[in-house]
Amino acid sequence: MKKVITYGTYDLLHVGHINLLRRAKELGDYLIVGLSTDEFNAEKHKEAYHSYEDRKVILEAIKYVDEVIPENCWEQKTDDVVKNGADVFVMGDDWKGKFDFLKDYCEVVYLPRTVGISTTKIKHDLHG
Ligand code: C2G
Repeated sequence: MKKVITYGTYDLLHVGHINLLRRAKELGDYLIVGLSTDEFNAEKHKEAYHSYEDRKVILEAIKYVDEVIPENCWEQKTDDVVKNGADVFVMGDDWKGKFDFLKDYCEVVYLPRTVGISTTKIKHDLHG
């Protein structure tokens, strides 16, 4: 079984997230998502609208997602890849190059971002 792993906040779920998750799943048979905890989001200087618990329930309802694990820090990825036996690590290409150190442990794939949508844009558009 080919396992794929990816990470993110996945707040205010939108088509960019779904496009990423669909393409990530297409690279294997089993997709694990490392979901940023509320505490880790603070480290990323991001504040999610939905709590970790709610973002986890939402992600687990997506047919492309097989498992959700907490992302507590930047440094856990190597451990996660090894512990979960991940064959492929996937991120949107806004992260291009940032996780190349994982190439020693698995395939690293950066996928083109979906243009024109982001959680930040949704927040701005709604607040006028
Ligand atoms: N994404 C995308 N297209 C968009 C918006 C997001 O392809 N229009 C992708 C991002 O590149 C990322 C995933 O969707 O791979 C989740 O995006 P975010 O929730 O914004 O995640 P981020 O804050 O980038 O956190 O350790 C890695 C971090 O947790 C990534």
